[in-house]
Amino acid sequence: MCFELALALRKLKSRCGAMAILVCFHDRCFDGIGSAAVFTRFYRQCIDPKAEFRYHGLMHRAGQLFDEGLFDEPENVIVDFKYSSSDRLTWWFDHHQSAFLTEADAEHFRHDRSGKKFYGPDYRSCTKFIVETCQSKFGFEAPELEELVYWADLIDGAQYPDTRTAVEMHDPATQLTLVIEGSSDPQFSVRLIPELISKPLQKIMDIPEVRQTFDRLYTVHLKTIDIIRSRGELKNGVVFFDVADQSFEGFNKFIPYYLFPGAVYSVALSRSQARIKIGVGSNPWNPSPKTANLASICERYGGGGHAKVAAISLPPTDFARARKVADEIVTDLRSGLAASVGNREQGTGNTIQG
Ligand SMILES: [Mn+2]
Repeated sequence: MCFELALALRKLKSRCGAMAILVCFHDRCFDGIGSAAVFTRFYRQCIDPKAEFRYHGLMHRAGQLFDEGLFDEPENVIVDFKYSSSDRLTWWFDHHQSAFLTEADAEHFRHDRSGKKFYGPDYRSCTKFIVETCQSKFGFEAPELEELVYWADLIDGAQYPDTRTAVEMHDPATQLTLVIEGSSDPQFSVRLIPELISKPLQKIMDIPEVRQTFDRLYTVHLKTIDIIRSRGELKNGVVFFDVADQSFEGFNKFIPYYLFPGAVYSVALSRSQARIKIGVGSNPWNPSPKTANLASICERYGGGGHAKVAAISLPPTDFARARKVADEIVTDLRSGLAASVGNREQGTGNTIQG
């Protein structure tokens, strides 16, 4: 549909009395999409059953600020993404440690009296944060979304029981995560939101288009595992690999721990069309104490995230700086662990058969 027509339709609908809502969410992220789904379900149940929803996916980019022009509906919502101090923002839910781009934004949030903006940094997933907050504040109940909430919490909080669950992908939720993170269709997340509200995850994986995309991406996933196996360098509890010459749009962040169970931390340099990414993570299955706050480390270089998994985005051509930053972080983490890790690095990783 052309933009003018869509705009005219929207105006017509709002004249007919249906409240128009824009929901901005963390794109290509199971928890981001889950957050948009549970918020939609909440709004229909507790605020306005006839509301008309529009969705806009947001991605972390180097130095990103919100374009105020984005918030063009009577209700403008952000879920699972950074705060905006725009007066046009009416609802906000996030759980990221780096939710506020500036101290002024944090101050603006602290002075908010709308009762519709919520920050839950102790939650593992924003999906669960929204459900529980709306339960206690607005009496929201959605037992049919329990499967979605369970998996969003497990996936975003990296609570998989083992590396094989995360990497071999036998569950519909982990399969769908691969499709979400790897689909080349920029509207995939948006089209998935209504499906998540109305179908169990297995039924979504049974949609032929979703299944075919999964099969294609899983083949790439297996190749990626081989590349990371050959590039990964585990030293002093930190595995580092540079795959910036590969055209991955993203890869499963647990592959390094599946292959190198002795790793406490991983640092990965990769590149997509929009950015060079330095991903820094910690191995949830390695019992060594993890004292480094990875969000704080990444914040030093303009990145952010959670204490246990964080990232830095740089412009897609800034290779020299990306390599320097990755190198500094690797050196930092390795020297911090050198004393405690010692020779705990033997043992081979997993191999997917077939
Ligand atoms: Mn999240």
